[in-house]
Amino acid sequence: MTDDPQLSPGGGRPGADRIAAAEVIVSSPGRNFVTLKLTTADGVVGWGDATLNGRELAVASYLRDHVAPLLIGRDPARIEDTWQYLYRGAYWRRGPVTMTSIGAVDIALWDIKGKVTGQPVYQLLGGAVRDRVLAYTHAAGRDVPALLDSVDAVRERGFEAVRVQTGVPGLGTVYGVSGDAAYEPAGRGVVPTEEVWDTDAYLRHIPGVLAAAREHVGPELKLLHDAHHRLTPGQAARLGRRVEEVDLFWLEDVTPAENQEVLRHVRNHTTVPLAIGEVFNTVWECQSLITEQLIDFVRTCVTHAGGISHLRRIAALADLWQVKLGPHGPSDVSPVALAASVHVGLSTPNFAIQEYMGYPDVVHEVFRHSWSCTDGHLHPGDAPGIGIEVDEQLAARFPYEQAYLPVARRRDGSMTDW
Ligand code: CS2
Ligand code: MG
Repeated sequence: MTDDPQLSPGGGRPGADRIAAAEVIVSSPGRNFVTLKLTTADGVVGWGDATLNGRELAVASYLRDHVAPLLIGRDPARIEDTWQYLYRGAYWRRGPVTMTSIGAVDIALWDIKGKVTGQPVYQLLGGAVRDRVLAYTHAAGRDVPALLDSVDAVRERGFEAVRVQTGVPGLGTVYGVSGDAAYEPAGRGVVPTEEVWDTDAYLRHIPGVLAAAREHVGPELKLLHDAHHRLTPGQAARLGRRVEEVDLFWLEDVTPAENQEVLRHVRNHTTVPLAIGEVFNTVWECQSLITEQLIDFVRTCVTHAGGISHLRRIAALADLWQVKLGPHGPSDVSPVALAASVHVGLSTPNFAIQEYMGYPDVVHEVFRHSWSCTDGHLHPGDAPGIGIEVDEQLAARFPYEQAYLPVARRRDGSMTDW
């Protein structure tokens, strides 16, 4: 009970600063994006990204049907309390749909707080600890010559860090090597496309690819590679050993995310830096990987892991163990997510690198942003909040289209991890 009749369970006092509307915008300017728009009674707008590639409408419904009604009348200044309310208050915890929804709310509330105070969010997070945020982008080719051309093009754009992926001889399309470099595949249609995967063929091929890339670029360029959850611990350990001379910045997602114990075996056999976490949703999934020092970089995404507040919590735990943040930033989260992630990057000491795939022009037109990418580095800009304006009329011209990530089968037809 309170003596003050003005106080309410939603926190704070009723008034013009309360959340008055929570709208979910699903649009498809080239690919599907789910965007949360919170508006206070006095007209301050906060934006959040809620895009979960291939499962977009599940998050849209979670937000519209279950979260939006809870936000109306709440005090937007109470960011942490709202996070706790949505996380602890749901009873059913964690998982990508829930955590992406909470992430969108959290980002939108930080955006509102920035606009209300006239500050860019990175200032509210303690201010800049660096001048700019190192980014890596993708280079890919069906074969080694095509990959090296792609690496050259990326270097010409000024990037100092690049993820290198190629096709595998004997296999068709594989992850990370889509026709359109700006997009991870998300085939439009009622069922996912199917790819054939052969880990032995990949392991015969990839050490030579990485060695060729290193020889081509010299010692300085940071090279990264993503194994996309497809190896056993033994295969991962052997691959790590074979590529140690390449001096990778990181080797990503060597094994499927579920069984974290197996990383001990990989760690015992190779010093290749390991990055994991793009499919994790909370600090609790990162906890033993960090505290047992089984990884060097944690890859959680600001959208899929509970927003700015929770990414900072993950970073704080990681910092105690000298693990660095290298957030997921594919083109299948929107420029709203990228904005939020770059505010965290600028203000978080143990931040290392931000993935930046880039976006086609139409996406930049729908999501106008103060962040910029120059010479392979990102900066969030100094607009109040996260620095995003969404052109809702333009977004409305691109209605949702069903789309899925591909699935993968081994040569014998059995399903494997995509
Ligand atoms: C990839 C992602 O960027 C990466 O590291 O693993 O592009 C991933 O495949 C997609 O985000 C899936 O939606
Ligand atoms: Mg990845």
